[in-house]
Amino acid sequence: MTDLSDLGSSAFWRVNPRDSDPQETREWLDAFDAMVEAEGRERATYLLRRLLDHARKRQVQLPPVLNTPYRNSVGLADQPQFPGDLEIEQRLSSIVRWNALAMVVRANRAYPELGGHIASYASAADLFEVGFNHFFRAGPAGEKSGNDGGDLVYFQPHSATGVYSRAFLEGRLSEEQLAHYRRETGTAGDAPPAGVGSALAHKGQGLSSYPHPWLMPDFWQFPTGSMGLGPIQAIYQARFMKYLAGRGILDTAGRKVWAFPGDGEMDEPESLAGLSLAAREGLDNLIVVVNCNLQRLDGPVRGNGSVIQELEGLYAGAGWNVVKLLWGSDWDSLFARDEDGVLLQRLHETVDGEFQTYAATDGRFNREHFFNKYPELRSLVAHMSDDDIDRLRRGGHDPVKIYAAYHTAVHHRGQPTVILAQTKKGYGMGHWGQGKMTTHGQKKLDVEALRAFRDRFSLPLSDEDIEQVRFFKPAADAPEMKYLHARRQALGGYLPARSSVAPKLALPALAQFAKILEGSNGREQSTTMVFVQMLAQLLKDPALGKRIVPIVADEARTFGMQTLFRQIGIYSAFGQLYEPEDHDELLYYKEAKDGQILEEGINEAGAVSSWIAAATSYSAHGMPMLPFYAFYSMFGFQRIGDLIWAAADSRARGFLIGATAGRTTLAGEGLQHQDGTSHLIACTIQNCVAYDPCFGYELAVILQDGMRRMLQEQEDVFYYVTVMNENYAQPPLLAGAEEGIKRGMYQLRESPLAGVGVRAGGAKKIRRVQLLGSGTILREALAAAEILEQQHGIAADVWSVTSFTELRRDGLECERWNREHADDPRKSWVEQCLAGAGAPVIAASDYVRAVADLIRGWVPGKYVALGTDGFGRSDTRSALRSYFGVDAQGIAQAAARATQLAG
Ligand SMILES: Cc1ncc(C[n+]2csc(CCOP(=O)(O)OP(=O)(O)O)c2C)c(N)n1
Repeated sequence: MTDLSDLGSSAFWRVNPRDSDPQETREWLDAFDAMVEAEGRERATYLLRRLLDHARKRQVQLPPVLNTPYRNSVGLADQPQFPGDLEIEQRLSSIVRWNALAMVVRANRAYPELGGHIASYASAADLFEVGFNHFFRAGPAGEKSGNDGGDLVYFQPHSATGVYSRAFLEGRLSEEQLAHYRRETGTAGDAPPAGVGSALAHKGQGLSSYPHPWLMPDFWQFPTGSMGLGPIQAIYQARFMKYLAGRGILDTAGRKVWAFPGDGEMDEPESLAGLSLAAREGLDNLIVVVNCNLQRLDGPVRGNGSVIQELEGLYAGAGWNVVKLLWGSDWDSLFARDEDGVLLQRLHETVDGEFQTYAATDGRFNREHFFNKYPELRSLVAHMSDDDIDRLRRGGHDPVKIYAAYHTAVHHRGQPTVILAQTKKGYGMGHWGQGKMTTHGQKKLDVEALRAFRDRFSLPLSDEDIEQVRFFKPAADAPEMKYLHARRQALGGYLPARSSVAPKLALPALAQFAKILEGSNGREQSTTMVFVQMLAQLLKDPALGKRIVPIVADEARTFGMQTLFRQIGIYSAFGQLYEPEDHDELLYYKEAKDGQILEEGINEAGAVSSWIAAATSYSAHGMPMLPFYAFYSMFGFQRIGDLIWAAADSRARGFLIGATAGRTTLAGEGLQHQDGTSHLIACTIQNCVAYDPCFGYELAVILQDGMRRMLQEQEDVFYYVTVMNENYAQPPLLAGAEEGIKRGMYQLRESPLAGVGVRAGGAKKIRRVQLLGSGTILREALAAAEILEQQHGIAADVWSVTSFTELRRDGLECERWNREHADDPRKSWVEQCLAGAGAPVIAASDYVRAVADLIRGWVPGKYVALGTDGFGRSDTRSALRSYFGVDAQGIAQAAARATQLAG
């Protein structure tokens, strides 16, 4: 038994202290009631505030004002009538539970390595089912407008089995598919993993372990498998829907975003990261249902405290509407008779570790250890048998209470709602799983356990069905099936369902960027400036301008984007309630309800979550948008890489602009600001198309082609393009270079010395090198060529490499083609470019050597890859380039040495 004096300060607030003078308390409460009655709630609030202030002055310790008692927020008196057929719903949820469990057990009987989870969905089943039967609205494919647009649901990932199981009953997944749970490679129509770019539309029949729009493109909308990313994406999705409405692009009113994280998942920083934004912006289109089964993988989430009370404090403190859904209907009469509050006191003094034990044990144990602690409590349940006590449900397992909580949430205005739903992990798994420390990993159940599960949920299955773990689906005309379909029809159709139906967008032809393609006429300009110039032009485009979503994380001024503040405004749910300090300037800081820029503050995780919402708007809303998220490249793949993976999983389409890129180009900032690896990471994401251009015209070609691929061809790719802050004269587009720019390299300069030796009658053989440069280091390569020719008499051709990563993909694709088509071999673009050019080849970039190394397999002859390995540091740009050996001297030296070695 817990000794209350041992409770640490974190648990202090959970204790409901004994009343030392009930008579006096009664008098105070009666006086308070009379005042509310006579003068109203507003006056009561005022007096409470005064009292609190006064208490502070008198140094009286305040009670925890953000916490409410450990009982349901929706009282019996406010509980709406449950509109469904409880009995049928119960039968349906039992069947869904069974098939979900059977899927995992069958998969692991056949292949023990497949894994899967039973206990999580067992706890979440009723939460999902009430949503499916009464709340989750489905929308049509294509543009999703207004109330009928449908809700967006972010499902708890390892409860995916329940969603499959329901879709099976709905006739949307076949038994064959259920039998292929977690077996996704060998199924019909399947293709081997792309890795090299060709088989992007991987579409097997198997069911993915977790929600995955890439692997199940017609089914899952949102990948949630990485804990914490679901909750933050849901918040920014809800915010993006308000943004679409605020800008008059799409009516999103009436549509809700639902997210179902686990209570253990709430420990991820991302889970809580967007809380204040959601409250600040009044996202009443957002409902988060935390499945509080009080356990995570290893054990209790807060064994020595209460995760529900802790989360209540956090959410309430951030400004959310908090709805506690703790106890089922059978507790109502207990609370009603608990006049002196002893039941509530007992609940408050019970820590989660004990609640877990109560979940894992039977009615008899619960009576002895929980209820028998106080005589008043003992008598409260005296009329109940041990079985009755065993059947006392937690709120998250009672459809009536769940309905009441959801109903409150969907009707709440002005704030987002969190529902803290108390459940039991492994609910219904008896002593094989319910509340057990090891239940998370339970994936095999013996026949006895399966039989007990059948009996527990009254499933109409024979012993043989149980032994064979057969899936079960009632006949089409069974009342359950008719009910299930009728409910979904009433809610607009089936869900989850992912659509990619969206209109193609008209976009400007390359020629419209003539100003950029013509070069800067000697004026020094960085590629960042060129990017901003191009963005400004796109924003004015009559067709596309409105669809552009510029996103920044408090670095707009760094990138010279501040001119956009005034031009298109910063989105703000409340407009601008103040006169900005710079209001008398032409380009003042302008916030507006229809502002176009998403200024996310110093919050890369939030900014990229916004970007994902915009980049998948074509699918979630049937409304293609074109987001450009410009960020410090160091704080992209490295800082929020997993969210970029989630974007890839989500089939995002948009531009990530890695600004102030490179390890030496951003000279003074030093370590923790200079990115040397992002292109290497980008290369590992198969639908990320990455470029590191040097010149403005290259950038224009790349961005225009990216828009074409994403908005016209509707390819499921997204672009990562690095831009720099180094100023130099931008040359005009080299005739015929477009194809090479897009494919990854083209020849920029042919050495004037080339062929000299031959013309001289072959008397003297001129040594020759191929220099490959990427990003601003291309300019070092050009300078190195001069040095080589003038100081060493070595002919140097120079190639601009716009993308080592695309060159690698092309090389791998050719290799694969050639394995399969020996009679029709192809040459990679690198081989085509360098064929006949001769060796050695020296490549340099502002990234680690491994980036240039990506193409080694296709470079003929000797290949030297230079780069910026190691930690970044501060110094002048030229000193840094010299230090890393990627300046003109370093490149020339490496080239000269390589020609000597080459003989
Ligand atoms: C970022 C990340 N870390 C770890 C995991 C592995 N993992 C999957 S489920 C799980 C436990 C989840 O516990 P909880 O959120 O309480 O959900 P429950 O299963 O108890 O409903 C863990 C650690 C993951 N999927 N993602």
